[in-house]
This record gives sequence, structure tokens and C-alpha cells, in this order.
Amino acid sequence: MSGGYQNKDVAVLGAGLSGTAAANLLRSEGANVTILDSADEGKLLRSTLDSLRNNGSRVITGAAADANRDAYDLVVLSPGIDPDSPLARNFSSRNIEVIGELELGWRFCQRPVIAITGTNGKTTTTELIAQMLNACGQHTVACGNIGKPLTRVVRDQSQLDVLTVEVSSFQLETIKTFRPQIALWLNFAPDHLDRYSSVAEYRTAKLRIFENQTGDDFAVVNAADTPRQIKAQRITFSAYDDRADFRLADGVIHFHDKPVLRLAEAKLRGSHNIENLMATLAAGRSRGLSFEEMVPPLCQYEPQPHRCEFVRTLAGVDYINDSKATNLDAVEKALAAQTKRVVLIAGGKDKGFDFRPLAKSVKEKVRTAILIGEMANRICGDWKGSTTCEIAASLAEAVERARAAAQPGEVVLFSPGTSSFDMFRSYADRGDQFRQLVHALPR
Ligand code: UMA
Repeated sequence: MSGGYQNKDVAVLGAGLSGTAAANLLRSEGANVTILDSADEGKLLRSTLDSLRNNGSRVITGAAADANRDAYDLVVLSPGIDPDSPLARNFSSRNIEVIGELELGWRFCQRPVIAITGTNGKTTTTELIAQMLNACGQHTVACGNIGKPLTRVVRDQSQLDVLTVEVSSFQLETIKTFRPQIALWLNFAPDHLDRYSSVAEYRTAKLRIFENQTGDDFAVVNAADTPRQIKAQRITFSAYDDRADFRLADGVIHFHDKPVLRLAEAKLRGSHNIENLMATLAAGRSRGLSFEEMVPPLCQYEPQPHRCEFVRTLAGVDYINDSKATNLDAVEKALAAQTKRVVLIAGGKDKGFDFRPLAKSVKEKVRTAILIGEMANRICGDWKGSTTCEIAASLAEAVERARAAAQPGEVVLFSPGTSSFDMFRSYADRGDQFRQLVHALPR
């Protein structure tokens, strides 16, 4: 599907991971590449800009990028750039074809794709599938929204049988022909309301994962929320619904009536992770694997950092880092997984969330909430009457206050419920700082 880029003039928008990978792929195909980024040059990584220029790409930054009126044959958009931003509108308004980095990568794919979307659990499930497939002799790599752009991976597919791609709504917004052999729909809950004007708009973007599938493909979907217009063969899973193809009974995942995986033998915990395991088994089955082959590697999978990660027990209090929780649904799942009373640290960037839907779970589980970041005051208001709320000026202060508040036998859970970008570089940076602060607490 590749080819045809020789001597084409292509604008790549965004000099982050996606833009850099897309530019390098296009250069290797002989395209004339210009990278445009709205940030001022001083704010971008010098090493990235140097390597792009050394590779023959032209780089334009800051106000000059937004104002660039050159003619191009194609524009490739990074997922973090809103198609309605001035930078992107500059091209779409001139009727130049705009595709996303995922679509570009797809056009070079010579292997089938397993695509994983959902509001929560995407990264865990992508890693589970990749680890399981490799252990079962189907060579794959976990890529996409997980941090390794598809346009980087497709440059050498010779050793791979299949690509395992985490896909976000931002990436799906700009597909045209992207057609996964297996599409996973893990769950859906409100998120990214700083980018979308409504929850429905966010859902519509995500649903595009099924758009180009046919009856030869597979759709692995949560039985609690099965989208309608699916043409692919449907496989359902649910930890709550007995009518699903993959269901839970007596602590065992069943496929119809066949017991498949005993949860006591797996290292993942919580009903959200049970559903991630079910979806992974369904994907493997669609690839022709037997349950006997799939179960041992799934049981070996260790929970990853920042996802309900146990940090330390101090004075009888467990400290848990769930910095990956960037929406309300993730906090709800983290709270549901706790068997002890919780001192909750939450808050961060204002993504347009209303925290009131969490008030019931907070009332049940949370003794004190310590709130940080742009959203601190708002959350205090939303949880009034559900728990006592305190505001902390920094994460360090929040950890100190949590230590003072928590009683032996309780849990300090850091599950922010929103993005980190008001105070940190990323959710990983936020989680690393939390872990360091907790380890630094004196005995
Ligand atoms: N930029 C502009 N104009 C704008 C906005 C941004 O020029 O209006 C520039 C920035 O100055 C920056 C560049 O665009 O230099 C960044 O592009 P990007 O935000 O697309 O970031 P990448 O580094 O390419 O990372 C992206 C994904 N980021 C987003 O979707 C926001 C990464 O997902 C992904 O891992 C990576 O591609 C590889 O595929 C991150 C994420 O937060 C982890 N994803 C969201 C999520 O999971 O909730 C969707």
C-alpha cells in the first residue's frame, strides 16, 4: 500500500514522537518533508530538531508554522493537534488532504493489525496481547498510543507476524482506510472534554475503529456497551453479564461453558483487569490460538507502574500509585478495587470534568480527599457532603497531609482522575514523583 511518496511535498504537523516518526518514514520514501510545529523553537527538543534537519526535513516553528502558506500534496497530523487548531486549519481550509499519523502508518502496513481502544485499560491490554502473542510464537510489537508510533514500527516489519496497536480517539479522528483485522472496544466513559465539545463527539471518534472492518474481521466488544454498526464478527466479554461469550463464574473466566483461566493464578487484580484478560483471550482466539497456549503467559504478566501500583506500607498504611488514572472512570475502578478505607489524593488539569458522578463511590470508600492542581476547588465543591476535602498546594504537601490523615489499616490512593499537565510533564512523571515522595517519608 506504500509507495507514491517520491518527490511529494508533505507537511508533517507536530515535532513530537508521531511527527518525527512520520517525517523519517516519509524521508526514507523520498518525500520532501516540512515539519511544522506551533511551539517556539526554544521549547522543542534540540536533539529532535537536529536529527530531523540532518535527515533532510525542513523545520518551521512558532508563529511562522501557523502562517505557512506553501503548497503541499499531503498533510500528516500528530494526534495531539486538534484538527480545529490554527495550525491544522491552515491546510484543511485550503483543501489539502489531511491524514493522521496512524493512517499514514497503516498505508505502509504489510501485516494484520490488532487495534485496541477504550477509555481505560488500553495500555495494559496492548501489553498483555503483545506479551501473550510473542510467548505463543506469533511475533508482534506493542505500538501506537502506547508511546511507539506506528510509522516507526512499519519501517521494518520483516520479523513480525502481526502488529498490536493501541489507538486513541485522537488518532482515530483522522483515519481513512485504517482497517484492523481485530478491533477491541474495552469500555467507554467520558474523557478528553477539553478537546471534544461533547461526550457523543468523543464516542463518535472512537467508534471509527470499526468503520472499515468487514465480515472477515473480528470485533471484540464489552457486553455492557456493544456499539451497533459493527460489520465484523462480534465476540463479547463482561465480568458482570452472564450472556457474554467470555464471562466470569466462581473466580474463573469462562468461554461459554468452558473454564479457561483461574483468576487466583493471574497477577492482575480488579474487575477492570479481568475484562482486559477476557478481551486479550478473545483477540488470541481470533488469531487461532488455543486457551492452553494463551493462559500461562497471561498469568505471568506483572501489573505495570502507575496503574494501582503498590509503593510501600508505612505505619500500617498502604500507599498506591494510580497516576495513570486520567479520567473519572479510572478512579471509580481504582476505588472499587480497594478493600480498605481510603485517603484519596486527586486533582490536576481542568479537562472539563464534573466530579459529581464519583460522589457515591467517594462517600462509600473515602475518609478524606486531598486535592491538588487546577481542579482542586472544583472537586471540593463536587464532593461536598460525601467526604472531608482538603486542598494541598503541591504533591509533596498532599503526601504529607495524607500521611497525617491515614490510620493503620487504611490506604493512601493517588488516583488523580484527570491529566497531569498543569503541574507535571506526564502521568509517568507525576507517578514517579509520588513514588519518590512516599519512599522519602520517614519511618
Ligand atoms: N503542537 C502544535 N500545535 C498544537 C498542538 C501541539 O504544533 O496545536 C505540537 C507540540 O508543540 C508538540 C507536538 O505537537 O511538539 C506534539 O504532538 P503530540 O501531542 O501528538 O505528541 P506526540 O509526542 O506525537 O505523542 C502522540 C500521543 N500524544 C497525544 O495524543 C497527546 C502519545 O499519546 C502517543 O504515545 C504518541 O503520539 C505515539 O503514538 C500520549 C497521550 O497522552 C501518551 N495520549 C492520549 C491518552 O492516552 O489519553 C490520547
